[in-house]
Amino acid sequence: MPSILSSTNVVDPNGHDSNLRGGHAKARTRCLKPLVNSGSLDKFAHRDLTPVIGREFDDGLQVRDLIKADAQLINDLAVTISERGVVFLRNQDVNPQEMKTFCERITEAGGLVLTSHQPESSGLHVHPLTESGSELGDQISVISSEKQKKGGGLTHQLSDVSRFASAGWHADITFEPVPSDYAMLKIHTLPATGGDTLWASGYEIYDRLSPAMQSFLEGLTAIHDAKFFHDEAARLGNPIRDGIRGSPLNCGGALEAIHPVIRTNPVTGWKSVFVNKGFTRRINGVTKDESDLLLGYLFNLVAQNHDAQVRFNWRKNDLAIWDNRSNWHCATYDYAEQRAGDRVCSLGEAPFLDLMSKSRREALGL
Ligand SMILES: O=C(O)CCC(=O)C(=O)O
Ligand SMILES: [Fe+2]
Repeated sequence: MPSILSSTNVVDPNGHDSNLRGGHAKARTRCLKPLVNSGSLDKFAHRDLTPVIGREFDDGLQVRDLIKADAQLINDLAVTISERGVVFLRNQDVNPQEMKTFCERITEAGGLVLTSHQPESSGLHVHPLTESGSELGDQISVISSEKQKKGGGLTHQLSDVSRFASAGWHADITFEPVPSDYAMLKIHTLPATGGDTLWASGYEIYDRLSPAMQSFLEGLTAIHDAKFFHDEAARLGNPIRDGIRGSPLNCGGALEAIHPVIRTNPVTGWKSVFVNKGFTRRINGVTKDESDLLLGYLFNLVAQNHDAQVRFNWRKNDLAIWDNRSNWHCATYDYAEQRAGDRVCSLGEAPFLDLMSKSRREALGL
């Protein structure tokens, strides 16, 4: 079993900074210090949905315009998403191709290592369960209640025997060595009621740990694993996508990665808990029993603190964009009618911890 921060996983993005743990030489962030919000989005009507997470903009802010907007506006949007965890844009007139362009612009602003000089890679993820030759292209995942009923689809909640609705809390694709920075989902087909999605803040959960527990967890890594996708792929009759899934570091059928348990978000510079019920199986360097206890405790902090969560009630054509580095989300399966939408997920940096980075409350002086 890999020990604490295996040597292949330890890099030093600046060439000399011993405060940095984790990361991969080929997927380092370009953001060596947090990005600054110039306030260019303030003129658009918006409101914060809770003190710690979520901001909603009225439909005066349209993705179609943002795609053509100057770099400052996109920078400010990336910072807003990373600070607020999730941003909701109401009533968007935007197609899946435009969503891809939009997601590419946000991930460029939000500091990923651009590997686009390598022809086989891109800023966007290809999900291992995406059917090849799908009409919307490899980088769009269709979220659909019909697919879900067939036992497939992106969400794996139904493969979990738990009857708790909270069993579905996850961050996207953390089984990849280079996981997601941002993801966006637009819901175009909705039940009359139900189908809400919840997000929770990893910054806030980090802030709820004692200083002793924070520093203990900062020395640890965990295994993230999505082998259950092989069963799901077999059920659906589609092979797993084992070629390059957006980054040359994300390929093959292992669907497994090791990441630091506490991670720094390079856009905000804030620390977050980075384990999730969907994919994290084992904390390294402790016994199996200790790992189970620690993971259970951390997952409970996410599911049971509704004051670290925001619950979004979708209207037709609303679009949510979230930062997967520092937040979790959970769908709600409380409806019988159809619900469907399109999702794009971009790739960020290989997760790292900067021991000198701050917690959210510390940085905001709370
Ligand atoms: O259907 C939902 O509300 C969320 C699905 C999901 O987990 C995702 O889009 O990443
Ligand atoms: Fe998800």
